[in-house]
Formats: sequence, C-alpha cells, structure tokens
Amino acid sequence: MKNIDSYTHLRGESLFVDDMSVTHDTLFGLTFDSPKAHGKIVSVDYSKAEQVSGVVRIFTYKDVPGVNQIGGIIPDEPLWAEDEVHFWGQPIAFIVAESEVIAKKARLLIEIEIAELPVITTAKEAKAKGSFINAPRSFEMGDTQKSFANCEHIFEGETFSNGQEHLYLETQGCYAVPLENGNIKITSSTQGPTFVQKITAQVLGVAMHKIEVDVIRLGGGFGGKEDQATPWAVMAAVAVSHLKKPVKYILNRHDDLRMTGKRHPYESFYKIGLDEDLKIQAFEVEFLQNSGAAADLSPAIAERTLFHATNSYFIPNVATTVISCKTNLPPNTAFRGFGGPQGMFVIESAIARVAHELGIDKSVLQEKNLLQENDQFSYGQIATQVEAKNSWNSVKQNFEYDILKAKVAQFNIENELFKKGISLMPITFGISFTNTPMNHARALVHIYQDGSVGVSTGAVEMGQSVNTKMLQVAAHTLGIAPEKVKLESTNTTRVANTSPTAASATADLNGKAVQKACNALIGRLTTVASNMLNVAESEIRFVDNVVKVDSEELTWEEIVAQAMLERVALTENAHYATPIIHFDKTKEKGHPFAYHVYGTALTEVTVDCLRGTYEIDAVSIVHDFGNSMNIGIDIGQVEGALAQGIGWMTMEEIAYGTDGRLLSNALSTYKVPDVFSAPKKINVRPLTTGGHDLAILKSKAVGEPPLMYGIGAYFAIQEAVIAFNSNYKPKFHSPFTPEKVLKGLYE
Ligand code: MTE
Ligand code: LUZ
Ligand code: MOS
Repeated sequence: MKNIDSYTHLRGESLFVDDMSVTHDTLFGLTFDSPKAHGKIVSVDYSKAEQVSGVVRIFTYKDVPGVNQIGGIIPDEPLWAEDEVHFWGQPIAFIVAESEVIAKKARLLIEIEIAELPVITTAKEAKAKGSFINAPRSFEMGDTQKSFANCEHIFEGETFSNGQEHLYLETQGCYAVPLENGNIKITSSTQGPTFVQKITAQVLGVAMHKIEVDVIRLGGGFGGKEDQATPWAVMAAVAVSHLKKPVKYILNRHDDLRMTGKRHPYESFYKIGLDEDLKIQAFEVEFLQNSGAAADLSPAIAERTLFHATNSYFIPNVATTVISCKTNLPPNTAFRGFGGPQGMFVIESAIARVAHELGIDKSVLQEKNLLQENDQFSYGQIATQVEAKNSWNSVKQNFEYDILKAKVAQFNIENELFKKGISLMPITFGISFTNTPMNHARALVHIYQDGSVGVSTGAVEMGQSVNTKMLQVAAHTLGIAPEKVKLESTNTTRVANTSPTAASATADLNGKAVQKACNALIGRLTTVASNMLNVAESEIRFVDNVVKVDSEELTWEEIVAQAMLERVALTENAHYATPIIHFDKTKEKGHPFAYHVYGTALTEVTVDCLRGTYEIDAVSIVHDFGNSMNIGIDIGQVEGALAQGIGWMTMEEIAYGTDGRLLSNALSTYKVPDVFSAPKKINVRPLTTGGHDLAILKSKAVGEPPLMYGIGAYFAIQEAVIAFNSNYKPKFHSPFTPEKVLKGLYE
C-alpha cells in the first residue's frame, strides 16, 4: 500500500504549520537570543526596538505568569534567560510584531551588554572543570579487572564522534490562537504534543486542560522536535495569553541552526581485552557526552549509549560509564539512534584497532564475537530470537563477500591512485523507550453511521509514514477497504497523556492500541451481524467490506446502519502498554526492551588518493523487518536512515569556535549528503524471520536502527586509506571528511 500522503506531498498540497490559513489579526514572533556563549547580562535596552512601528510588544522572563522553566527531565532550563546566558543562541526575549520583517528590523536594534565568563565547548574540558549535568551512570557485567589479567591482547584508545544537525526540511514552528476563557490552541510542529501542552501550562501557570495542542504532520523531526519544538510554542502561548491575539512563529533556517541542539558529540576512552582465540573477554568504556548547557534529554540519551555499547557482540565482562558533561553549547538533544550510534562507534573502533594491531581482518574479529541465542546483555536482558549471525551470513552469501573481497584486493594491486575498501557492519537496536513508564499509547476510533472510519492516535506523522501504518492496522482489523479509513491530526483533546513519537516504537505502541480498539468494535458488530444472519457469532468474519455466511451476504454499511438502530456504541478508545518490560535503575538490570532489531550492512567505497575524496560504491543490507506490513515504506526508512548515518560518519561536520559560536551555521558551511554523495547502489534485502509478537502485526520497528549501518562507511574508507598508506595509524575521529582522508593518505 502506498504512503497515504504521497499524492498531496507530490502536488505540494500537504499542510504544514506554515501553510495554515491565519486570521487577519495574527501577529508574528521572533526570538532575540544571546550573542555570547557564557556571561552575566549587565543590561538589555529594548527601547529602540520597541519604537519600531508595528512592534506590538517584547516579552522577557518578567512576563512569565507561571514558572520560567522548560526542562523535561531536570528543571535546569529557563524559557528566557534571566541574569545569565549559558550558550550562544539562548533565547532572551520574544519580539511580537505585525510582520516578521518588522520583528527582524526591531531585533537589530536591541542593545545588550554581557560580562563574559569562561566558555567550555568540549566534554573533556567540562570534565576537567567538574561541570556536569547529573551523576554518571554505569552498567557492569562480570569482572573486567579479573578478566583483563587473563587476556592475551589488550588495547586502550580514544575515540571522538561529532554532533549532527537534524536539518528537518520544515524548520521549528507553531501557531497559537486564543480561545474563550483564556484557553489556547497551539498547532505545533512537535513530536511531543503532550510535552508542549504540559510545559505551556506550567509556564502560564494554568491547568493542562486549558491548552490544546494539535499536530497536522511534520516535515521531518529526526528527534530534533522531541523536546526542542516546545520553547517556540510556549513563547507564542505566553504572547497570546497577554495580547489575546493569534501569534505565529516559524523559525528561519539560520535561527533554527543557531538556537537548537543537535546530536551529542562524544569523547570516549576504551580498553578492550581478547583471549588467544580472539574472543573479546573484557570491555571498558568511559563515555564523555557533550550535553550542552542544559539537560534536555541528555540523561536518557546517555542511558541508551550504555544499552548499545556492545552493539551485537557478546562480551562477558563489561564496565561502561557515561558522564553527561555540561558545556556552553545549545543543549544537545534526541537524534535518530538516541545515543546508540555513539556507543556503537566506540566498540567498532576498538575492534578495528585490535584488527589493525594484530594484522587480521576486522570482519574475522566481528564474526567471532557475534551475539548468539540466550547470550546476556550487560543490562541483564537475555537475547532471544537473535538474528546477528543470520543477517551476517546472509549478507556474505547474497552479496558474495568473499568474491568482492578478492576483487577489491586485486583492484588495489592494479590501481595506484584509487583504492577500494570494504566493511561489514552488524547492528542491533533495542525497541522500547528505555524509560519503562513511557511505553504506552492510546487510540480513539469512530465508525461513522455511513461506515466510514476516523482514527486518532498519539502518533505524530513526520515522514516515517506512521499514519499509513495506522490506517493499515485499522482497515485490516475491521476487514474494510483502506479508502474507508481516515487518519485524524494528533490532538491532545482526543488522545491525552501521550509519549512523544520517538524510540522507533510509535507504530508498535499506537498500532497495538488501534488494533485493540478495532477488535472491540468488531466484537460488538459481530453480535449485530450474527443476529441479522441468525448464525452463531463464531461464523462471522469481516473480510473485504462484507460478512458472508454460506450464500447470505451483508455489507459493512448494512451492519453499521443496523448497529446504529440498535444503539450500539460505534466509538472505542483503547489503551496499550507494552507487557513484559521492566528495568531496575538501582541495579541497572532488567528487561527494558520488547525486542531487538538486527541486520548487517556491507559497504564498499573508492577513495581518490590524490584528492582525498571518496565515493560510496554500494551498500548491501540484510535487515530484520520481522514480517513487514509495508515493505515499500520500510525500505524507504532503511535508505533514509543509511544516508543520514553515512552523512554523520563522513561529511557532516559541526564546528563551534572556542568562543562557543556555531561556525557551521549555514548550508554553505555544513555539508549534508546529496544525491551525488549517496551510495551509487543500495541493496536492501529482508531477512526471513517470523517477526515478534510485540511488534504490530509482527512488523518490527524500523525508524532508527538502520542509521547505524552508516558506521560501516567510516571503516570502509579507513580500509582504503590503509591500502594506500601502510604508515597510516588508524584514528577514530568522525566524521571522516575528505580533509582527514587526505591527511591520512600522506601521513
Ligand atoms: N523518517 C522520516 N521521513 N522523518 C523523520 O523525522 N524520524 C526518525 C524515524 N524516521 C524520521 C523518520 C526517528 S528519530 C524516529 S524515532 C522514528 O522515525 C519515529 O517514528 P516511528 O516510531 O514511527 O518509527
Ligand atoms: N526517546 C526517549 C527516545 O525518550 N527514550 C528513548 O529510549 C528513546 N530512544 C530512542 C529515541 N528516542
Ligand atoms: Mo527519534 S531520536 O526517537 O525521535
């Protein structure tokens, strides 16, 4: 089935916040943000800005009716700075004017004096100065100390992975409208409508029921709108509460790049030990997470780094620690993979280092240590339905790894100025919010009296096609044609207390709720139909818009019409909470994930050894979709995530000055993958598996896991560099930009 948005997307008719019709009295917002990364605010003079004709009012923390606080996990982030600023781009005031142009003009006239304080931009510096977000977290299994004493090979090293800009096509934004009695309706481009509602209520000092949040769809979120869509909506709502007029605020690209957080850069220190059979026996890591100036989602992201620190390998003795380091950067936030990729880059780097030192193929080490059935993760969960070896073997067979390897070796003998490299990248990713209480969802399903169906869930459509999947679940469970089902916007008055659309778990959680609601409706309609046909309920099946028993047939519409006459409820609200999962943070042990997703990628690159540039020739993937309910959508997710992962590992280079200013502050200085840098060939093959009962219709979550296939590109490029320059000492400092490649080639 096609993505239900494809037609309107293609024609440019799909609605986003900025496309909404606004009323004639709508005002426009703009943020005045800090021009320094750290300091005391000595004075701010708004007088010239206020005099600009068309400026209605400038709001600051003094105008907050409730509390000036937007922190989700830790209350450490003001909506607007009070007497200190902690990052370049931190919101200080909100200009509301008759147009955006007027607001921009006024912004230039605000005069601010800041007494600068020392600026920290790296996690290492923060650690040295004792600047932390919260206490460190550690996962332990076995005894690494003891194990190292018996290891044949031990290596220690350091890795760095940089941040990443989300670059959703649609920038952050919202439209807030006053209703009667001080109620406010906010249309927001957010992954977390309930979070926007809750924080708006808190900042305004009103009850949550006074705030309605509606989400049509997002032009991409990628985690960047899980937490960080909130401040803009809250600012607009504060303005609405004072002015009683609608306020629209869409960030322009430069403001969005400067003011919002990104993927967390990590500096990590590892120690790895192997026995004489090359089995990894012990692994220790200290992860330094560059969290930025406030917690945001950093503690949860740090936690997921620990969950994925051993990727899809079994290591009996593990000791990992993550430290969330407070720096003077915009608070870093969720980004596809949520700390998992940062963890997995370190173990892959450690394995590559060992392989290089011992002069053996990295893939030999990887293969020897792959996770097997009933192996234990460091957090206590036992791995079941493990597909690590299956996907690994399947890639090697289907894409003729051994032949390719020989071909690459031959190519490298025959060519002096071009070298090829290949790399295998296995992945595993745990599905569920690591914070167990967040794993729930609800769905509200109406069957209208003409037989058409409206479905509301807590899921936010952000390009991942979750609405198409929800529609499929409803149509499938009700036994009706997809055309009879409509997906409504995501709205806090129809589905309340939602978890954000995140953790790749949205289709599972909301889909199970839709399924439950539809099953309840079918139960009631079964009674109606059995009475109409005078047969037992067990004879009734809803298939293809009809119920057919022997030669008698009732249409869906006839049954619904009869149900109306019999006053049967045609609406159902269902709640789903993932069973089985649990986690004890005092012991750091439990069973946090409903299941794991597996897969393996084979990446092939060619490096131009004169220029340091490279091309990704092909990426061949065998991925565990379970029993995919929509293979077109799912392959699209793999391809998109792969491109994003390759971008993170190769060319996307976030740069801040030592003064904390974002240097890669435009698309001319921040390079993202385009069609020319995408792999020339992407082959995606589904692994044949039974799926998992906790996955919706046995179709496994797919949103984030494939991003980590992109890590393979780093190591494939490294292989090519080594083929050219045997003096090159492997470095684990991503992204592997052409500049770094060139240096490596001539080191
Ligand atoms: N795909 C598109 N097109 N746009 C997005 O913003 N976000 C990703 C992924 N795929 C995203 C996407 C992220 S970060 C997550 S967590 C999942 O989609 C969320 O959706 P799901 O839970 O329905 O998989
Ligand atoms: N968000 C979150 C996430 O709050 N908890 C998670 O475990 C998670 N995992 C992936 C992406 N977002
Ligand atoms: Mo995705 S990082 O869970 O929004």
